[in-house]
Order: sequence, then C-alpha cells, then structure tokens
Amino acid sequence: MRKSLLATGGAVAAAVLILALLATSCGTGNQGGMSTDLRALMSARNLSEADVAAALKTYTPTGGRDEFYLFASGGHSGNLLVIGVPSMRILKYVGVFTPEPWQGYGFDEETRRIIRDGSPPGLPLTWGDMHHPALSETNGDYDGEYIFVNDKANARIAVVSLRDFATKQIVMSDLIQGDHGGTFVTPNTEYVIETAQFPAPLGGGYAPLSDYDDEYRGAQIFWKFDRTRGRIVPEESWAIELPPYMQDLADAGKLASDGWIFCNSFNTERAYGGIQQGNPALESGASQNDMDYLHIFDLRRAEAVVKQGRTTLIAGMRVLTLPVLVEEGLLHFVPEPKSPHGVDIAPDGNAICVSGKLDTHVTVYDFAKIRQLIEQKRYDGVDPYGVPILPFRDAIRGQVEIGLGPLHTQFDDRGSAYTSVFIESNVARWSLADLTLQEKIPVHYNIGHLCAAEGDALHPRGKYLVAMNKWAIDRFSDVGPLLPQNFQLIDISGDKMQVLYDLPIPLGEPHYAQMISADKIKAIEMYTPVGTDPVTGELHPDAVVREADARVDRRADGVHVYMTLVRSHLNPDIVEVRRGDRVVFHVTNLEQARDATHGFAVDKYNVNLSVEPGKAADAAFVADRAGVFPFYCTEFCSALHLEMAGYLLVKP
Ligand code: CUK
Ligand code: CUA
Repeated sequence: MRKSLLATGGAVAAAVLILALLATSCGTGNQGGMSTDLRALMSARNLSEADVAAALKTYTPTGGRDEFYLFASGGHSGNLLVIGVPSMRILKYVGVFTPEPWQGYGFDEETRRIIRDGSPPGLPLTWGDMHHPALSETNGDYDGEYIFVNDKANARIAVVSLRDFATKQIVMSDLIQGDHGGTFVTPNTEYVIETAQFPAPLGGGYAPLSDYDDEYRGAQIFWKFDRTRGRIVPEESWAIELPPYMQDLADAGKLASDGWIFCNSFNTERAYGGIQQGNPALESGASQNDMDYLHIFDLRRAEAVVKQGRTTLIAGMRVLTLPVLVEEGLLHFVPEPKSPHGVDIAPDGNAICVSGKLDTHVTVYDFAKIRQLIEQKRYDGVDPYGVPILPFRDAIRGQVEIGLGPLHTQFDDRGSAYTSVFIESNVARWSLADLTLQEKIPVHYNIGHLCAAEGDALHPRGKYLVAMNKWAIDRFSDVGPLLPQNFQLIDISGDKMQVLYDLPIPLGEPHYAQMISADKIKAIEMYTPVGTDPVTGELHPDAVVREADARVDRRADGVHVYMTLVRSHLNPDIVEVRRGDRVVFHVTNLEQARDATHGFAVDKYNVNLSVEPGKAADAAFVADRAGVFPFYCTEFCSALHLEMAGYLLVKP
C-alpha cells in the first residue's frame, strides 16, 4: 500500500486514511471488519485506491448538496444544463431557445411569446445552437442573479433568471446572420456582448461573394442590460462594424483593462470557400496567414462617441462604422498566431491569453504594454480597412509552449492557468508568474472548452475543473453511432491533477460552461403571490386566485376557461365548446407548498403546461376538430393524481 500511495500521489491519501480508520475503529477482535468489506468491494468491482479516492471526493449522500453549480451550454438542444459539482448530478435542463415540454416552455402563451419575439417574423424557431453561457457579474465576480446564453445558428441572446431558473427574454438582431463570440459580460454586466462569426452584409441584405471585401462585414453587438428590470434593452444597445474576418470569442477586461474588450479572429485571409468555383476550401483558405488579429476595443471611449450620435442605424441597431472607429482611435489590432481560438483575461486584468489552433503556444499579451503602444501610436501599419496594427513583439509578455492544438484557458486561485489542448486531448496547467508548463493530464477525448470554479472571474475558486470533451469513443456503454459528449471532473486542488468522474451529456454538444459557488444562488421556492406570471414577475392579468372564481366565460374572441389547480382536481373539469371556437385556458396553481407542481395537458391538441406552485399560465388554441378530448394533470402530484382530470367536449 505504501508503494502505491507514493506512486499515485496524495489523491489516494483520503481513501487510505478512511480504510485505516475503519480498520482501527472495528478493533483488533474484529480484524478487518468493515475494512475487509470495503476491500472485498474494491476487488469485486476491480477498483484501485485511486478510484476509491475519486469516489469519496464526488460521492454525495442522499440529501447532501453540492459546493458548486455548473451551468453548461446544451449545444444543439438549445437548453441550458445545470449540474452539481462535485457530485456531477444533473439538476435541471432549462428550456431556452427550444421548446422544452417538461417546463411547458414554448407551449404556454407566455413563453411562446418569448420564442416568437426572438425569431424571424412568422417563423418561431424550434432549435438553437447554444455555445457560451455567461453569469452576471458584479465587480468582476459572478453574482448568481442571471445567466446569458447565445444561439450561434440564429444570432440570438437569451436572459435566464437564476431566481426561478427560467428564461425571461430572447433578443435577435437582424444586423448579423449568426454569432459565435457570445455571450460575455462586462464586469458589472452593463453589457452582454455578442459577436458575429460569419461575415455578411450588415442588416441582412444581399451581395454576391465577389463583393466580399467591400460588402461583407463582421460586427460586435453590445446589448445593454437593465439589471433592475432583468431585461436587455434593445433600444439602448449598439454595435460596431468590423472587417470581414471571422471574429471569434471575446472577453471583457477587468481591473487595469476594465473598459476594454478583447476579441480574437481568424480568416484574416478573407477566404469564403468555393470548392466548385476553383477556390480553396474555407479550412485551407483561412489558414494561410501565420498571424491573425486580436481586436482591442476601447469600450468606454466608444460609449461617449455613441452618445454623440456618431452612429449609423442599420436594421434598427445603432452602429459605429469602421471609418468612425478608425477616426476616433477606438479599435486596434495586434497580430496573434495562428488561427487562434478564444481569448481569456487572467484575474490580474493584465495578462491576455490567446491560443492558436495551429500554433503550439499560448501567447500572453501584456495590457500595460498594449496601452502604451496605443498611447504612443506605435503601429506596424494598418489593415486593409485602416485599423492600426500594434507590433506583436512589443505587446507580449511571452509565450508558453503548451502542445498541439491549444484552445481555451481558465484560471485558479493559486496563480495557475489551465489550457485545453484539443489535438493532444489533455489539460495543461501552467504558471502565470513565469509562463512555464507545470503538468498535463490526459482527457477523453478532444477537449474543447474547460471550466474551472469561477475560473474566468476576478477571484477564481480553484478546486475543480471540468473538461468538456467532444469525443467519448471508449468511455461508455454503446448507444449507436451518435455518442454522448463527455464531461470529466478533475480535482485541481493538489499538486497532481486527478480525473474524478465522467458524465455523459446526451442531448447536444455543449461548448462552454461556468461554475459558481452554490451559496451565491438564491432561488425562490415557489411563485408568490398565487397567480404570478413567471415571465413578467407580476400578477397575471387572468390569474384565478380563489377557486370560487373558477368559471367559463364565452366572449366574442372565444371561450375563456378560468381554471384552478389544487390537489387533486381541476376546476372547471367539464368544458363544452363548439367546433371552430378559439379556446383559452387561463390556469392557476393555487398551491403554496414546495414541489406541488401540476401539469395541464389537453389530449391531441398539443396543449401542455407546467404549472408550478403559485404560477399562472395561458394555453390558447382553436378547437377545429369535434370530439371528446380528455384533459388531465401531467405531474404525479398526489395519491389521487390519476383522478385529476376532466373533459373538453367539442360539439360539431
Ligand atoms: S467554441 Cu466550441 S470548443 Cu463555440 Cu467556444 Cu471552443
Ligand atoms: Cu396534479 Cu397530478
């Protein structure tokens, strides 16, 4: 045992200690006792001491709570995933861009409106490609109030409240046709940042690809967030026009770099594919240059220029055009090697970390140097759009040799940085102080983002890191050709990193996640007062707050059913309409007991509500088929849940 303890490091100490304690507490008369049982368990399940240590570090007894929440993008599902750390228990999927039946999200009128308002006219979107969640921040640290997410496919941003873990708003701008660099927030969440990936004519017009250099543009939107209302205010939002490179991810500066926005880019070649036209494929066309450009944007000064009205209105959005950015000195570039992905500002606010997908380094820029170069106007020329380029060598602190395919970087509370290394499938830990590589740990496989506890905030917590792996080829039982993604929990508290747990993610490809201390989340237990509309946070105008007011009203615009739910009946429970009637169910759950949620479904009419305690919601449809349609509660709420049902009678 001594030998293996030394071999596998301190991570095993906990298990050994527990085994030893169990052995001694059982006394010499009962030699072995529990200890023997544990050893038998270990050998029966073929577990090493390191395995047992990992299990002890993640196991959470029933009723126990996790130290952190992990909020992960749900990729194609358009949902936001909520996971407890270190147990890696999945706590919730929050419906955001996609209808989510369990929560009735996208089924009740209130949340259908959210999706409709965030969709092209007449086409309520039914999916989203969620990439980057951003928790709201106060003074550069997560505050646990809101989380924002982007939909890469449809250029949308959503606001989710962490009071009730529910989506409140989706905004979509016609300025851009898709995004990727979103969402990122400024240190006090004044802005939620969304950046386009695919250059296109701004505002949605047509231009042939032969006009790419002149007519196609990138853009970065600064969505203004009103924290007291908990909503993005489109009218107070604005954007900047960018050259038709592919802008990638962004990060907001903090401390010394507060008020500055950093965004990396690739495809400064301005390639656009065209294999059939005799052009190189985008992948090679966009990989010719050794350097692309890190964008450095002066947000504070730009705000003043926006206030002066020097914007151009495009698709309803105020835009600072490239000539204005150049004239006012608001945008600078500095070269970055090569086809980079991601930019991450270290907790000191000064080190700006960029990895090149086709470079083996993390390049660490020094904001103090960048600032000086800007002030001294020390340029290495300008790009084709007139944006000044700062000299690379004078802007960096140094480079860390990481390995093949470095991508994203996170930070801990002990001065280390962690970079995901895609091609090598590992996580590299390196020292921010002297830019040296400390350790690498293999992950399985093809890691994209990684997420350390509060790992991009001003005060990272360390302890845990989640590797978000794209491939899981040999990790789980087979489920056909489409494999889950693999989240690997890694203990980063010790001198050696240790993989603790594999969590398959079976509903989309998550990209980024953020991890926040659980004690910062202040979730409500139910909607109060009874009759609250969760979307507005106010009393629903059609709430029925006393069962005595339950009724059916026939009005010119249809049949309005004012319905209450309480264990274990719906009232009214018989509703008669004529074929062709518009039917509106106004449903209120009168309960103020924890977890006493009722559902409301009407058979074969696609009606499906989740009515949590105190909540009021509407379902509207045209009863265009005659017949007898049972309705019922869809949550097993009580012993007489099956009896919580009624009939919609549609007369011919
Ligand atoms: S991206 Cu997916 S691994 Cu959209 Cu942030 Cu890097
Ligand atoms: Cu209410 Cu089942």
